[in-house]
Amino acid sequence: MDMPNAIAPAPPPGAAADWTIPQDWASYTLAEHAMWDTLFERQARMLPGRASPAFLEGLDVLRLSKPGIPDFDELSERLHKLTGWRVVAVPGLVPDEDFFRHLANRTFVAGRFIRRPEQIDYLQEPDVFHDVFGHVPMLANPVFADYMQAYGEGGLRSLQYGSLKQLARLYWYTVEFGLVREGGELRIYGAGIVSSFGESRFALEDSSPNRIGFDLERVMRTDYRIDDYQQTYFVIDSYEDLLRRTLETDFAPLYARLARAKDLSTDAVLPSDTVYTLGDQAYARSRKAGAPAT
Ligand code: HBI
Ligand code: FE
Repeated sequence: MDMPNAIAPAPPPGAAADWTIPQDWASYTLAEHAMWDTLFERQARMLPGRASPAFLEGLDVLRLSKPGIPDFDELSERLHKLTGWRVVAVPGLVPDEDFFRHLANRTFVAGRFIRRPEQIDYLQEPDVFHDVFGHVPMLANPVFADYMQAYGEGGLRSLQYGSLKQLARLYWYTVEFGLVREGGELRIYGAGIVSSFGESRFALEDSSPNRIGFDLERVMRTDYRIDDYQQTYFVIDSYEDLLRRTLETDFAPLYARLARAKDLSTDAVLPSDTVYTLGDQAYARSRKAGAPAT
């Protein structure tokens, strides 16, 4: 059995028991605000026609296009009026149980730091640009806002079943790397994609990855890559459909089945899959051969 948090670490000095820290907005430097603006302008050019209208509307109603790193208190005020969510600062990754508890209470934890110039295209820890630009716009959508809370509640329950690994795949393939079909076209909504200059093109337009219809059990069996672009993206029909399937699923028997099922590789394609694009995996293969990132 998986017990990732059998001994959960204590929050670092300066952080509260729930791992939150003050954002201390006044202490950001001009260079840090300028880094936000650079990232923002690059993505703002990339996203029209690629991002889901729900994401673009979120950017707009939250007025995230104002220059500089957003002040979380101001942002939370606007967001709270729309969907009851707030944004709070944390020092970095927080333990799963604390992360889920925040989501269940409709608080989104965001990194306060911003990437340095040499990390502009890739970093592993979620910074304020990934967390706020990537995640927060979708929290202004009432249906997605409910999905995120339901995920947090499900996350807390999954800890008792030792099924965190399977549930984390659901977060990965929806909240982080999800695609949605709207008006017959694929659009991006996952925060890991919309906040990435390279992946926002790759996820939609490259011939390498598979694009497969979302199925809860299928997704929860599928491994994912944390070090490179995904080899498979899963496509939902709508946010309503995603929320409904999640709420209607009885997770206890699902976890029991998943515990016996074999994990699926990051590039698996099954006869039962609804395949929108069968990827040629050319990018993934070139990376395995040690070719440089493009
Ligand atoms: N902490 N700050 C932060 N951000 C995350 O996205 C996050 C986390 N801790 C745990 C966690 N995610 C995972 O449990 C989920 O992705 C499943
Ligand atoms: Fe994220």
